[in-house]
Amino acid sequence: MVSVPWEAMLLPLQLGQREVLAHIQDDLLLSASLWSNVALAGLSVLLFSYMARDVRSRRARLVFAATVFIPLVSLSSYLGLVSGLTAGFLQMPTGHALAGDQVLVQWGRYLTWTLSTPLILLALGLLADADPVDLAAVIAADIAMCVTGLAAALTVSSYAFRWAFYGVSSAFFLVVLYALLTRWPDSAAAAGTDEIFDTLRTLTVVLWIGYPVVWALGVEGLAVVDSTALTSWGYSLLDIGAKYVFAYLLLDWVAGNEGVLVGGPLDAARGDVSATRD
Ligand code: RET
Repeated sequence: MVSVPWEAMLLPLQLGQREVLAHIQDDLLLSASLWSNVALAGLSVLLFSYMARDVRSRRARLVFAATVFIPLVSLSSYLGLVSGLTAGFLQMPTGHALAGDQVLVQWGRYLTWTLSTPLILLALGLLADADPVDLAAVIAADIAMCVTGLAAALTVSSYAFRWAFYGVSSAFFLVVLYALLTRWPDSAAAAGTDEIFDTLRTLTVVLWIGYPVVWALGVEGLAVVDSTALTSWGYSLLDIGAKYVFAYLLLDWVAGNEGVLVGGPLDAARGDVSATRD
């Protein structure tokens, strides 16, 4: 067995962090794409915590808990990016439009999506009163989508493998879209939450499709847009809609319609027979 001194094991974590930080600080457009989200995520945490003050029912409180964590995860994610901790320079392989160039890859985004996107789906699933097994399966597919997306962004050994991971990630994404478009609307109609569910589902489906499009057109994919700052803005703008606007619309509705959310498996699990539905 080869023994590696612990200083050497820490080296990959240290290498490049200051260079990445300096690069981000030098690029105003890139910095703005990250700091704008730090600010919006912070404000959203405060606003959503305030909106939760009068919520009492169990399911509504769970929706709030899941949703308040969305901007909290986002805040950590953007602090990771803006500090240079979760971004790094990678040399693109032969075949890539920027082959041989060092491209700044914000891999922390994909990592933290594995936490934020399940929270979004949990909130939507609770709103629609989706079958818990369905919800678990959709969240598993979603996490797999993010992890294989991370692999697509980090693979530099071969251009073809980058797209192979992209393809696998897209297959998992189709599972998520299938649930959102065909299975959950019926549950939401039965639960009486279909109006707000339909609005949030449309917002989610449209904006989420934007992420693979940004990846494909941006610096990590075909580099049709060969600017790290513009690629970063693409994700940042999508994040504003998919996280803060989404969460605000959801919580505003839940706070005003708490009564509609009584019932479902959670209340049944508590032994509240009057709240049990088939
Ligand atoms: C990637 C590239 C590989 C193919 C696909 C992707 C999809 C990403 C999505 C991300 C959604 C993120 C959200 C974050 C909120 O915090 C990984 C870009 C399909 C759908 C909503």
